[in-house]
Amino acid sequence: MPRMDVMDAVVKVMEDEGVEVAFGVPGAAILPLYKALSKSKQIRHYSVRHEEGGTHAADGYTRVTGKVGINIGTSGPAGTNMITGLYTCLADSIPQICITGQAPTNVLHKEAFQAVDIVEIAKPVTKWAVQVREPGQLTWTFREAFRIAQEGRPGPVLIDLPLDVQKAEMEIDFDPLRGGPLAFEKPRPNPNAIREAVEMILEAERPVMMPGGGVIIADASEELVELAEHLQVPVSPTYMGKGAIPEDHPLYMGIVGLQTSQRFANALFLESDLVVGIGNRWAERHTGDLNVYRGDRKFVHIDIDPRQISRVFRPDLGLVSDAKLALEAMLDTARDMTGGREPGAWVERVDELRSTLLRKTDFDDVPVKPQRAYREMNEFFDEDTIFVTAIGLYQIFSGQFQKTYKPRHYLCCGQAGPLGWEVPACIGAKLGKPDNLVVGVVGDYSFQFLMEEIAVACQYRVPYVIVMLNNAYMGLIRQGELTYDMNFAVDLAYDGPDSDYGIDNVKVMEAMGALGRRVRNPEDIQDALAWAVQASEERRVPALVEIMCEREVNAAMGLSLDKINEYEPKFDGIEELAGQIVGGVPERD
Ligand SMILES: Cc1ncc(C[n+]2csc(CCOP(=O)(O)OP(=O)(O)O)c2C)c(N)n1
Repeated sequence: MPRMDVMDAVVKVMEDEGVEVAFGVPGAAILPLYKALSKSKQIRHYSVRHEEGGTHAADGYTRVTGKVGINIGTSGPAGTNMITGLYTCLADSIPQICITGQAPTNVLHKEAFQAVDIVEIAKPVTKWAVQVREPGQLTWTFREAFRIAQEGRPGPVLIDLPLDVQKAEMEIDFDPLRGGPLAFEKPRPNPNAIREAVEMILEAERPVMMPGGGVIIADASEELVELAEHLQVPVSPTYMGKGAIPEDHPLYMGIVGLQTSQRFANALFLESDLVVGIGNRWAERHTGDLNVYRGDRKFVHIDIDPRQISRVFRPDLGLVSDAKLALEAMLDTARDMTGGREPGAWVERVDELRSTLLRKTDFDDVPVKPQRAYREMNEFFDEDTIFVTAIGLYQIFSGQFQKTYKPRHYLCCGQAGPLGWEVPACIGAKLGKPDNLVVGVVGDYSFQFLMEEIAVACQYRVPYVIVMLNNAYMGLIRQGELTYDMNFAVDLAYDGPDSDYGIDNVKVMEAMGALGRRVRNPEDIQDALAWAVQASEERRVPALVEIMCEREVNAAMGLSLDKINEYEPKFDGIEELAGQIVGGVPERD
């Protein structure tokens, strides 16, 4: 066995696991790992400006590549800064390994500088959080971390490395030929349950397939679309499943839900009699009122994690399986049971509502209406564009209006919703898919949460476009005024001293070496987008298009059906039905 620095061995394990990109911020307690990393020809390290930015950048990288993301920090606040990113990964099933330095083991309980019990802090937001105290365990602990992060429902792992452990030099059990990545099984579906699921689809009159983020993660979109086409079943992805089927596919039924949804999808959903959820969570912003949502319809729930079945409600059939394996098995079984079906009345109904129950987007208003901004984006960007968005009214509009055609091309930190996610996640997405155009769609407030990471993109020449819907108004939170009948406009306002629209975001970009342009008229949006794409590619830095938007807060959600109805064609009976799903905060018992 070779004698080596243990951190050299750890870096070799990471290389052997296929790591090419790592994000992080160095500090005294993690320098031995950095020393080893500096010798790697395979792993490129990107120094971020904040450890939260590092976790989100790694997260964006993983969402486009499927590979495990790596984020590194020192002891103390570095780890605590990562907690939001870990939580985001756990919530959205993103495999990531965060590595923290730690004070030496002999001073851990002696008021040592930056010695915090990060393992205990990280436990609720990771699949596994571990401090390695015995250097001999390092290589296998890292192997195990890669396995746990990817196995079953993927998620994050945190490994805490005390300084003395990092500094050890010893005979180390590392030989890639004798011990590569640890194998793990993907759960296979039970054939009887698969048969039953296909039978239920064949017996239903108005079935719906509902892929969630699990279908994207399992790279199972092709199988999904093939099955849907064979059986002629409409597909309604959840918000996290956006991109699982192209939005111009004849079987695309739109997204159901309270916020990021289309009305035709809600209307069609309420007419359905069977819903087959695959890798989805039945999140409350999707279901709304569960009594209305469930109604008399039947449900099949397919998930890789047995603990997800019956978590929110008991389906008529629960099936534990990897999404891809389940869809493959359903396709085989469906082919055995029936030839390819022709579109029937139900598919025609989808087509009818999909082409009539549309929202208006051709507003000419100044300040710009978000609906118009998304119309311009949809016209301008092609189907290979990767969109990245986080949380806010602008993101809800994005869910409603932004067209997506391919899996891994619409990234959103759906369950945790941490403001600021976009700027770093765009860096990771562009590094993971350098040939694609990456577009971060941000609110002004969200942008300002982690805008310092623009400096990282400039430093490493990572070009992408940011489209900001600037209302300087914290629009989503102001909706609380409607719910709680309150007025907190003063505290939420953050107009700058010289401006009624917050800070000068264009100057912020320029100060860091990036580019920016402000747009006030909807007719100028396309030109600005064209400029941003070209300029960012030429200069190899991010370019911002800041669109000055209206201060309208109630056009996006069911809280404001009256407002939406001003812009939309009416549809008999849909107000009450959609209102129950779309409106109000749902209760769960
Ligand atoms: C880390 C974090 N803090 C607070 C919130 C609550 N929050 C959600 S949206 C929002 C305002 C977003 O404003 P902006 O980005 O300008 O978008 P808008 O809603 O105006 O479109 C806030 C404060 C959050 N989601 N994440």
